[in-house]
Amino acid sequence: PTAAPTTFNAADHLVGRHLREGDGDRTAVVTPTRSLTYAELDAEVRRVAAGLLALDVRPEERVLMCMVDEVELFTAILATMFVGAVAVPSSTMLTGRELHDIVVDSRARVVVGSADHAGAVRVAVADAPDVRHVVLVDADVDGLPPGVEGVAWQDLLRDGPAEPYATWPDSPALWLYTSGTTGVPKAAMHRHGSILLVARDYAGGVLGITRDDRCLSVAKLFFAYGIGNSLFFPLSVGATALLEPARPSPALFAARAARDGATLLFGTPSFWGPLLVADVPDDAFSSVRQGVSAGEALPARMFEGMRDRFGVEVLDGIGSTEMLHIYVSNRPGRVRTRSSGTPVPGYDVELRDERGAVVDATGQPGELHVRGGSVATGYWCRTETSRAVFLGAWTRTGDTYVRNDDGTLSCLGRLGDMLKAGGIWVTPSEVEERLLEHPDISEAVVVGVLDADELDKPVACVVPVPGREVDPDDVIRWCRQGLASFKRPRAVVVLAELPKTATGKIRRNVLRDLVRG
Ligand code: 3SK
Repeated sequence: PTAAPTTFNAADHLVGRHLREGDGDRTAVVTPTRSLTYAELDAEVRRVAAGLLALDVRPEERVLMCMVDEVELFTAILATMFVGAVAVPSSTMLTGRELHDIVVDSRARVVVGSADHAGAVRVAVADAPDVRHVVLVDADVDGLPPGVEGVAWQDLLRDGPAEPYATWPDSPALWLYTSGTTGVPKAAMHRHGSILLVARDYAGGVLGITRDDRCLSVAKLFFAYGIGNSLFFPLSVGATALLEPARPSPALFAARAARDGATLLFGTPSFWGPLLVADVPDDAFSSVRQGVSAGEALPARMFEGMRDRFGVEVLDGIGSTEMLHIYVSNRPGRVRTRSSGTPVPGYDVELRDERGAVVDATGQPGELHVRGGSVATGYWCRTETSRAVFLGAWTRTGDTYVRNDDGTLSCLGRLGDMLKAGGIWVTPSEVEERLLEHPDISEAVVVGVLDADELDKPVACVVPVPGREVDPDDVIRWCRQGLASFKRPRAVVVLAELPKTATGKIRRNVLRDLVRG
């Protein structure tokens, strides 16, 4: 007979454990208006958990949230995992129709919404056959579709002894919907055990997080990147999460970091770019001991700008919703710019050619494959896609990488982003780095466009620095000077903004369509 697995409940590990260890008085979470100790958070999680049980939420059923980063979302996620159900924090950037598809796909029984998203939630739950209850924070709960009972958040909360459900490390805890840069959203399913692994291996192993850290994240809790930064990492060590419900503008984050003494600042290139040209005090981030960047390769100019202007070393890394968090990263004090670094402890990587053979040679491109314990168990009800992505212990990332001579890995872009100009391969990221060195350009993307002879030619799509104008001829000259001539963009398209996914990744296919007309 095999031994029964040891029980492990991630919510209990992240909250209740600190009370048992005598740390109930430590600050767990700070929002612009509230602050909760671990003891207060524990009590709140138990109240929400008791409320979910009263709604008859059963283990492994889904509870979907469309909520701003506030205490209610924090406790809704934790309470769902506490009762053994599956938390599905969903994007607040979706329309009601888009959210509807996710509600239906997830077969959620309960949908929880914040006041700002109550309208989208109402649209989303209409004709969603599995939804039984809608819980709204500070919003009217009348007039929901037949068969759906509305519950005010305050009425959900109830005293209950609710002990954590005896989940195992392999029990489902969290689904995160991802659509990549193109496709239809699909849920990557994560286990309770994976939450412990990402906190231990990345936050502990790379960032050296301690209970004195205060974590501030530009990415919201509904992203894999955000839920790690703002929930799993701080709570795994008894540190403090600084939650920010508003959109992450440079001015707001500078003020927030200064007011609440952020020590770990998690951002993306889409945030660092505007921050570097924003009118914020140079000492706004003086409490930050480490910056972190993910989502897209960090241009060298942004790394240098953050270091030189704000004194913040930003560690670039790459993660994915499928792996739950960052699996390749630079290390504090040993950053190699234009590189994502080396595998995080607990992860292995391989580069493979299009036939699946491992490429070992330095400088030879291949598709990055990753192996590690935090991998999703698959995509919910997407067998074919799951089989194409999760290859036994290995996971395909869809990113093209090269290994540098010092063993670090550099991103060349998504598979299919590479282009051939004059018969020679051009890496968009190399041309983009040069474009970003131009004083008038704040964001840049290079895509391949077929010319009149059906030959692929690099075209630059650029966003000017606020208040500046971009002269296309000057930009092409600039690239000719800094790069081999065949890599220069043949045309420059000036845009007010770049099309991005909800995670801030650039939608190159949209740009390609736009430029090809
Ligand atoms: O895009 C990334 O690099 C990332 C990092 C951490 C977690 C999730 C994602 C998608």
